[in-house]
Amino acid sequence: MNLSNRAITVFVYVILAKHCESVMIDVCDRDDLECQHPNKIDKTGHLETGKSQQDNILRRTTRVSMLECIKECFVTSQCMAVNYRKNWKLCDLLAELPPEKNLRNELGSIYTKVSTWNKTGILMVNSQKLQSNMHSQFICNSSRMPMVTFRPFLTFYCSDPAPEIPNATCIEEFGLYRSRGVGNQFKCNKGFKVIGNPFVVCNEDVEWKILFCCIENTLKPIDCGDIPAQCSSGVYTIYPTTGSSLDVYCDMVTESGGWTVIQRRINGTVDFYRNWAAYEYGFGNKKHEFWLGNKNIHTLTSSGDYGLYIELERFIWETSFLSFARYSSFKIDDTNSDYELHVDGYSGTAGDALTDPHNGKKFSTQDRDNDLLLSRNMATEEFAYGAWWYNSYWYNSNLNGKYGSTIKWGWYSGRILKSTKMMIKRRH
Ligand SMILES: [Ca+2]
Repeated sequence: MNLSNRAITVFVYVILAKHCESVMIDVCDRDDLECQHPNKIDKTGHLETGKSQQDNILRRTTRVSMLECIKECFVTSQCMAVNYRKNWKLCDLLAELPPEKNLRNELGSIYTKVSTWNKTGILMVNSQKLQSNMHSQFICNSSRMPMVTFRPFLTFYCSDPAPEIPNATCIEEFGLYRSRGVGNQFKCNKGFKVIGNPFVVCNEDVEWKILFCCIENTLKPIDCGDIPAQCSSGVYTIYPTTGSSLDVYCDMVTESGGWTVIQRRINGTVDFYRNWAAYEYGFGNKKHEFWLGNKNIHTLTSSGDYGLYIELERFIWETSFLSFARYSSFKIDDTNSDYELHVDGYSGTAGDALTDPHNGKKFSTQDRDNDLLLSRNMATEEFAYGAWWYNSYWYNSNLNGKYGSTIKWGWYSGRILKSTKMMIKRRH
C-alpha cells in the first residue's frame, strides 16, 4: 500500500472512530472521543484463532513473541490489531480493517484487537527504553513492508510529563502513551470532588488534555463564573438561589470562560418548535441542543449584572465562518411580564440583530401570542416558526426558528446558519 492510500485509510478510520457511540455520554461531549474512551484497554484479550487481516498492514516483524508483538502495536501509531503466526514467530501490525473488508481464514494465524487487551499486563515496559528504541525501529528497513516514513504519524505519545492537576492525585499511570485517547487516571484530594471524567489523556495531537477538575466539596457555584478557570467546558451543577440546583453547560474557553450557556443549536436533532411551558422550563440535552428555560434565565439574569454572548457559525460553500455578537447587558423579566427582553451594549462581528426590534418585547411561543401583530401570532407564522421576543410582522433575529430554514441573525438566515450558541456571564 502506498503512502497516500495509507493516509486516506488513517483519515477514514479517524472519522469512523469519531462516530462511535458514546459510552460515557453523561460526562463527555458527543464528539469527544478521548473523553468517551479513556483507557479503553481494560478487558481480557480476545483471540481469534485461524483468522488474519490482509489489509492495512503497517509493519511486519519476525522472531518476536506474541506479547512482544502486542507491545510493538501499543507503541505504533495507528496500530489497532495484530496477526500473529506462532509457528513462524511472525507479527503483523495492523491499522483499522476497512469496513468493506473481512478477516480471512488462515490456519495457524491468530488475530487479536489490541483494544481487547489488559494494558497492565502488557505495558510493563520501561518507557525511556522504548523511547530510545523508537528511532531505530523506523530507520531500519528490515522487512519487505514499506516503513512508515511520514513524520506527523511518527510521534506516538506525549513526550512531556503529564501536567500536575490542582487538588488531585494520579492513581494509575499508563506508562507509555499512544496517540489515541489513552491516559492517566486521577482522584481528587480529600475535601474535593471530581467534575468530568478523571483522566488526563494524550490526545490525537499528542498533547495532554485534561478531562476533569477538582472543586471544593463545599463550593456552590451560582453560575459558571464560579467554576475554577482550570476546569474544562462541560456540564456543571450550579445553585442560582439557595436551595435550588440546576445543571448547566459551562463554556470555559470563549473569552476566558465562565459562560453559562442558555441556548445551543448544532445540527437540528432537537425540535425547537415547542410551547410556552417547554420554553419556560427548558428542553433538550445540555450537552447538545437545548434551551435552558426562561424561568432559569430570569433567575440568573435578575440575580446580578449579566452580559450576553452569541456565537454564530455560518456555512458558505461548505466553509465555516464564526462570528459573534456581545451585549454588555442582558436580562429577562419574570413570567408575569412574559419574560420581556432587556438587552444593551452591542459589540462584535455578527452585527446587532437583537436590540432592534426585539429589545423590550415579550416572549412568544406557538401557544402564547405576546407579539405586537394584531390577530396573528408570529411564532406560528411559516416564515418564523419559532419562539422569540417577537415584535410585529418582521424580525431581525430568530435563533429558535426551524433548523435549516427560519433560524435568522440579521443578514444571516435559513440554511447558512449552521450552529448557534447563546451564553451569559455575570459582571464582577
Ligand atoms: Ca399577535
